[in-house]
Amino acid sequence: MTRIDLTPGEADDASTLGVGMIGYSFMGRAHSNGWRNARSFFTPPALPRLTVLAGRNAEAATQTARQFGWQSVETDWRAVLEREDVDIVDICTPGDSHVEIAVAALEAGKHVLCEKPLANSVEEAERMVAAAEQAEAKGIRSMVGFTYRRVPAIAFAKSLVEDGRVGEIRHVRAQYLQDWLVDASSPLSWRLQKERAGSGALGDIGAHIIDLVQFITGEQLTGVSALTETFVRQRPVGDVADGLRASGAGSAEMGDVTVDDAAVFLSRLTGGALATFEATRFATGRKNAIRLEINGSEGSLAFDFEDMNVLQVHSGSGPEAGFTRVVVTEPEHPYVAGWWPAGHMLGYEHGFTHQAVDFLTDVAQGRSPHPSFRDGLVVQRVLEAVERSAAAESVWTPVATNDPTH
Ligand code: SOE
Repeated sequence: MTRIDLTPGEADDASTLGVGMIGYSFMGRAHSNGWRNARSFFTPPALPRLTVLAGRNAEAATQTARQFGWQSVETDWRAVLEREDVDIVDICTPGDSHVEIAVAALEAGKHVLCEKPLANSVEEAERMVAAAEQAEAKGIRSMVGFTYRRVPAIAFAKSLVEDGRVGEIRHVRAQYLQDWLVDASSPLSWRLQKERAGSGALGDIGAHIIDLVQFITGEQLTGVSALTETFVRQRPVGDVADGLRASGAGSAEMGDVTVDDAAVFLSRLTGGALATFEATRFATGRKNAIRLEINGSEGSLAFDFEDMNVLQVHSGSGPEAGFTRVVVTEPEHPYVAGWWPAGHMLGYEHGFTHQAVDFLTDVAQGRSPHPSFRDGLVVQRVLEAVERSAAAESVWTPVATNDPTH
C-alpha cells in the first residue's frame, strides 16, 4: 500500500505562468473558472497559477478571489503589472479601460488576454495593435477574448469550411439575440453608457457575430449598410455589478441610455457572399441565441448557441438530403477529448477553459494566439462602419479589408 501526499502547489514546480486578472464580475468569474479548469481537464505545456485578482472594491474582489482560489488581491491594477510573479494579465473590465491597461501591461512585458470588444474606438484599438505588435517582436503574446470561437461546434464548423464541405460561400445569416433589456425598468448599467461600453448591443454582442463570421469563413466584411435603434431612451439610474441583471437596482431618478439597443446591417464578404447581421437585446424570449447559417455551393451549416452542442450540416442532394443534426461531442471534435464521453453536453463556461488552454499553450510554445489584437481591430472597424452608416441613413460604408486575420 502506498500513500502519496500532494502538497498544494507541488505540481506548480513544473512550468507555470502566473495570471493577474483585472475585474471580478461576470467576465471575471467566467475567466476565473476557465483558468481553474484549464489544469484539471487539459495538459497545457504551462499550467496557470491564479496569482492575483485586482478590483477597486476590495470586499467584492476578495469574495470572488476566495471562491475561485486566487492567491491574492490588489485594489489597483497597476500593482499587478509591477509584480514579478505575474506573467499574464487578463483584462475583464469594461471597454473604457482596455487601452490603458493593455498598453501598460504589454510595455511591462506581460502577455495579455483582453475581453471583447477590444476597445471603445478604432483609434484605441490601433494603439493596442501597435503595442501588441511591438511586444510580439519580443516574444510577448496577446489575444482578444472572442471566446465563442472555442465552442466545439463553431470550431468544427470552421474545419468543415476549410475542408471545402460548404464550397463557395454565397449567403451568411448571423444573429445574436438577447432579451434582458425588454423590461423598461431595468437599470441604467455601465453597458448602456457610451463612455463606458463604447456602444450597446452592437459592440457587446454584434462584435461576437462579426468575429465568428470572419473566423468560420476566413473572409472579411467589405462594407455595411446599417440601422441602429434605442427603444428605451431613459432608464432608472442604478447599477449592478455585472451590468446585466434585469431588475432590482434602479432608483426613481432617470438617466439617458446613450447606446444602441439593437443593430441590423447588410454586408458583403471578400469572397462575394451576401451577409445579414442582427444584434439585439430586445428579442423577447431569446436569451443568448447566437444563430449562424452559411449556405455554399456544396452545402450549408447552421448553429444556434441555445442548442450549442449541435451543428446542423447539409450536404449532398436528392430527396433525403436535408440537414443532419450533428451532436458535436465526439472525442474527434475540437476540444471535446478533454471533457466527458460523447453526449455528455458542454456549456457556456467550457469556451473559457478552451481559451485559457490555447493561450497558455501558445505562450509556452512561442506561437501567436488567435484572435489577435489585429483581429479585434478588424472587428472594431466594422463596428465603427455600422455606426457611421446608421448615422447617414444606412448609406453603404466600406470597411478596409487589408488586415491579415486568423
Ligand atoms: C452580455 O450581453 C454578454 O455577457 C456579453 O458581454 C458576452 O460577451 C456574451 O458572451 C454574453 O452576453
